[in-house]
Amino acid sequence: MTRSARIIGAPTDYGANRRGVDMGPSAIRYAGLAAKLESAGVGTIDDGDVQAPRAEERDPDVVQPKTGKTKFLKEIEDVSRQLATRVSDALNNGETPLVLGGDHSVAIGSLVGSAADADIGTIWFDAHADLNTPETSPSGNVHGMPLAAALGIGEFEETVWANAPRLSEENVVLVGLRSVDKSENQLLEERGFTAYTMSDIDKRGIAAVTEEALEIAHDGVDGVHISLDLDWLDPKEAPGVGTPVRGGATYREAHAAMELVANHDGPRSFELVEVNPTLDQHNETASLATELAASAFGKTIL
Ligand code: 6HN
Ligand code: MN
Ligand code: MN
Ligand code: MN
Repeated sequence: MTRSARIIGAPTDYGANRRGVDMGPSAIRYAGLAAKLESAGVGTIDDGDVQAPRAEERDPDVVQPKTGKTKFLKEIEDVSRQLATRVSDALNNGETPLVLGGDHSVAIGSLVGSAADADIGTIWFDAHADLNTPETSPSGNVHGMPLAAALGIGEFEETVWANAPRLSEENVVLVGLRSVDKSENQLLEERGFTAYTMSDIDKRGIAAVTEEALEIAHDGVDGVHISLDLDWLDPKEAPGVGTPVRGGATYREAHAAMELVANHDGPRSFELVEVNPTLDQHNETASLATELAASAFGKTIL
């Protein structure tokens, strides 16, 4: 059966310090996403963007109940609700949602929507764990919190709109970690997630790590949401991101991982996040994002 991707833009920068990531969806489309998917035999429907008012129009300083500030939480709630509906509608239509961020806080809506009518797992390709909560966050930036939010950890337990109850910890796999906060590390030790660092990839190779990640994420669930933060890649390959960390995945490793995703049933839902055109060189990070999406949706060379 041929796959059909529904492209949904989420042009937000509420969750990140670096302004400009809200232009990600435009840059990724402009880099030829639809054409690359079509050439891989994937039908595409562009659903346009969810509505996200300019950050300048809004007050970021919504003080949260316990410690610190979680910036733009109200705006992120609005975007998450819109996105969750669009993602679950696409799935009910037999299409594969392909969400374009935006900062990584958009993953909240993707996960909630993907888990609306199914049990899901997720693989989080990222330099970061994104497991902070409003109490533990060093920055107040929600792009460092979406996994914790979807799992209802800490203060997020009461944040009903952000919880994806049919995403279970045992099916959450993080791949490529190299910048983890202390409190995140503690969660990784205590809870049921599986985490692979870049050093695991060095030792075991990307194929072995990704195959194992896919087995764990798929175990006993209906499908897997793939979250691809472009800062998973080395900044040499993907300079256009707001929180680059040296020592990331190479071009070939990233493609190999996405090809394995395609071979293992393909994604239930997929997202490309953290592309920031103001920090990019000649749109190459956006272009790389389109190639990786095509690989994940089944593009082959021969
Ligand atoms: N991302 N752990 C840091 C924080 O502020 O919570 C960085 C998060 C980066 C998040 O890249 O999606
Ligand atoms: Mn991230
Ligand atoms: Mn990241
Ligand atoms: Mn399997």
